[in-house]
Amino acid sequence: MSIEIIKQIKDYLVAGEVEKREVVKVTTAIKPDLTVEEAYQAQELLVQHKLDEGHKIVGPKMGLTSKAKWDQMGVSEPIYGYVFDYQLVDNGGVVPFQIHPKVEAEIAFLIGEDIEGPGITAAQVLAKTEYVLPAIEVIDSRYENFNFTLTDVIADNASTSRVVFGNTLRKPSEFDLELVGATLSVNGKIRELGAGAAVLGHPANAIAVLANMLARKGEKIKKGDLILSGALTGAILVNVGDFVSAKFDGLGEVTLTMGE
Ligand code: OOG
Ligand code: MG
Repeated sequence: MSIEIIKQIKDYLVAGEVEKREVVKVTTAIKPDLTVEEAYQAQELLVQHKLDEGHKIVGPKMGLTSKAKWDQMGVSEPIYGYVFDYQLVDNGGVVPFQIHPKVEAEIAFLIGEDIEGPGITAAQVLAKTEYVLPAIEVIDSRYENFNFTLTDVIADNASTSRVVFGNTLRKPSEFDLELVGATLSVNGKIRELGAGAAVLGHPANAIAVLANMLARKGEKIKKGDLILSGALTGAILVNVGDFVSAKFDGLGEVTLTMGE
């Protein structure tokens, strides 16, 4: 496929994000037969665009790593995208409203040593993880009604919009991440709940999958990367003024308020 179409896809998605408006999905509007490889090429251009604007990568992120998400989105394959510094909001802070935000409870990994695939296992990930911490990811697909196929969502940087990390950093050896329970509440009402095991059996498996996917392009997870392992439960659509709280057993609470 020509680089021109890949650029067109990148420009189309950048416009949606900048203008805070929904766009028709790429596989309807531009290229019905978009492949996974081409979708990651478009994502790479989108990431380069943000780097050229002076933004810094916080880390890659995994998405679509739980059955709850697969059932909700109709796409059942893990994907990755990238989180940037301008997308971070302090714990307890106000998240600027973009298009049609949804919130997700996630376990994040702060990486202590490079992890280079292929063949990476969860045990290797845990050995190279400095800390785990809780997070709320605010996803905001640029697509109408969050309606997309696998390749659409890859090109759209896996719907990444904002991330709030918690303040409790724990050594992964201190407890069993598989069994960490979590609740996700909006305006004081629990809307979703789950456990670490919901994420590919163990959240570290999601990071191992990421290392092995990056290896296909000759890339690796780097020391210092702060990586989301994917939502434990389905995502919840939120409105202006909503107060969101995610509580994790042993990892504390992360909160945000949806701003205007
Ligand atoms: C894609 C992004 C999913 C997760 O944690 O599963 C994601 C989407 O559902 O819009 O970030
Ligand atoms: Mg997510």
